[in-house]
Amino acid sequence: MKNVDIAKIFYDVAIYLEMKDENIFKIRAYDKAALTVESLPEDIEIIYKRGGLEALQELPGIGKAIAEKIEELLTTGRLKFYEELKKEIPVDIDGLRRIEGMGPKKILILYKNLNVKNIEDLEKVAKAGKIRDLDNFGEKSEQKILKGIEFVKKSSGRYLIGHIWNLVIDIESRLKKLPYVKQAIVAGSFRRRKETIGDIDVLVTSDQPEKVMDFFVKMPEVMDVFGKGKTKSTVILKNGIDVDLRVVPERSYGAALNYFTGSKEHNVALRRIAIQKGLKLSEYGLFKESKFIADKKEEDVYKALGLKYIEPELRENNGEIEASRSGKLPDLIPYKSLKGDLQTQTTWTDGSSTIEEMALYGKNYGLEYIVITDHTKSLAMTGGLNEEKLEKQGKEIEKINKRLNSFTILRGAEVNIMKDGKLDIKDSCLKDLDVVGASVHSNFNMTREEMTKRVINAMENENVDIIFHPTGRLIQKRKAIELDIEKIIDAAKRTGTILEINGQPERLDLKDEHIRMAVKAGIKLCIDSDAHDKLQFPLLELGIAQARRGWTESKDVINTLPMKQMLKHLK
Ligand code: DGT
Ligand code: CA
Ligand code: CA
Ligand code: ZN
Repeated sequence: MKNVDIAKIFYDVAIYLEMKDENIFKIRAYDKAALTVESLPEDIEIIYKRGGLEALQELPGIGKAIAEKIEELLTTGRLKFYEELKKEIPVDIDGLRRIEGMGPKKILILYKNLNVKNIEDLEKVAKAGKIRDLDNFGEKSEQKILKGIEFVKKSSGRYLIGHIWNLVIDIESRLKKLPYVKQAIVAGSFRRRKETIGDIDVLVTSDQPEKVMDFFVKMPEVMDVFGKGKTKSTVILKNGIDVDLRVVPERSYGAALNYFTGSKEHNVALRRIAIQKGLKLSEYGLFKESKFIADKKEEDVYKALGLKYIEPELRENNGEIEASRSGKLPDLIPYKSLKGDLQTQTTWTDGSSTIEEMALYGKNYGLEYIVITDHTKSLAMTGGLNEEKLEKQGKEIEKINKRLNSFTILRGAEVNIMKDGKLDIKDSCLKDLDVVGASVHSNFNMTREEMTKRVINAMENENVDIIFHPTGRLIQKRKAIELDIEKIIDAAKRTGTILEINGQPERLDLKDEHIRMAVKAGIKLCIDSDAHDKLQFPLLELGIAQARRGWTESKDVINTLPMKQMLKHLK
């Protein structure tokens, strides 16, 4: 049993416990354990074999009870406690949770009262008008559910890149380690770091393709094998995603990597250039007549076509080829280049780690500073902070800062932008904070004009430094709010407000084309993890990937700077 499988089971258990209204600490414990297991740099099975139950208990957030459950899973392949929960509430949690607003509690009510087990059942009862009569539901929520189902239907079959990231990297590194494999790399939309991934395309070079294929189809994640050949195999994993594996001879690596990275549109444009030069480009190589002229290295393919190397994140045929030809490609912000994180939540609101834990893990991750930006009072469900609590938190931060070496915690908040564009925290209090982020968390349905005005109002506040997750979209779940982005960018320029690129897998907000507009307009951005747990700092990489897809350079992003210089960019 792999780390991802165990993590999934614990996430599910947390949801079942929430349905059953269990103690919040018990629920959080499972969530925490899931996150820990999922983020481990090595197989939990190896840890267990090495040090048994004790070694498991040394992992962060894993106590005796959960360690024993991990042991049960590793030794028997199942967890009785989980099987019983599933039997008691036999619903398709994953499916139903994809509908916006469908939390554990609502899923349980719908199951108990209307026997709703999956999305199809849900659609039936919603269409029949049966939901409106339930407690806690009304005609409005019935309409919302139907809308949510439509949205999910349209986007199904694709996976958020952040949700499959660890799995993909894990598969790639296992293949790389095989003695008969020379190169192994995940190409396709994953290499281009698209927000959602249709299927995973793996490319391997080897002289012994049969052996590679044997290994591939027997990976523990594989649920079913669709095809197994000498050069191509396709499997479906237990989580539902397809993986294509292609094995090519080493001499075709560059051309094959270029081909399978795509995008299709980028490939078509490259092939056209090849033809104009009297060449032929395919997945096997770049040829003049039948002679190889570029093959082993991707760089050589571009060079032979008279182009500068184009980073995968840009390969969407959106002007990158012209820019490459004329030497105008951006010098993309490198991975691992952020010095600080400007949005993090803690146990003071809906985060699961303390301020100190966030600081220690942030430092360990390689950062020099983080901003604590807990929610504010009008977001009651998160226990949002009021002025008094913000002040108290400031004192706490001051204390912790004294204990830290070469790392700084900055005081901040994620302030709620009310319907009229006013904020839910007094200016006199905001003035005392180092960094103020503001965001829309309610009243999502306003006209474009009203909504744009609302956000600009907030930007005009002299204390608001950053607009967090500006469009509020949740990929595959909730549409973006109606915003006139051009006007928002203008206002950012005029007021000196920073726009955020949020690294949460379902947010990635701003999106690529908006980032590109912002970069072009010359306004400043920041890239944040929006971590709600100490283990979520790696989401900064996802934010950087998104920034790169929007043609961002280091100079566009204020948190590539050391703290003092970063602070100069704030109001
Ligand atoms: P996805 O899987 O929908 O997220 O997107 P991709 O880009 O990974 O697409 P996929 O898996 O269908 O194909 C992988 C790559 O193979 C794609 O990026 C480019 C290349 N490719 C696939 N089909 C074609 C084609 O018909 N023509 C060309 N030129 N390239 C193709
Ligand atoms: Ca793909
Ligand atoms: Ca594919
Ligand atoms: Zn937020």
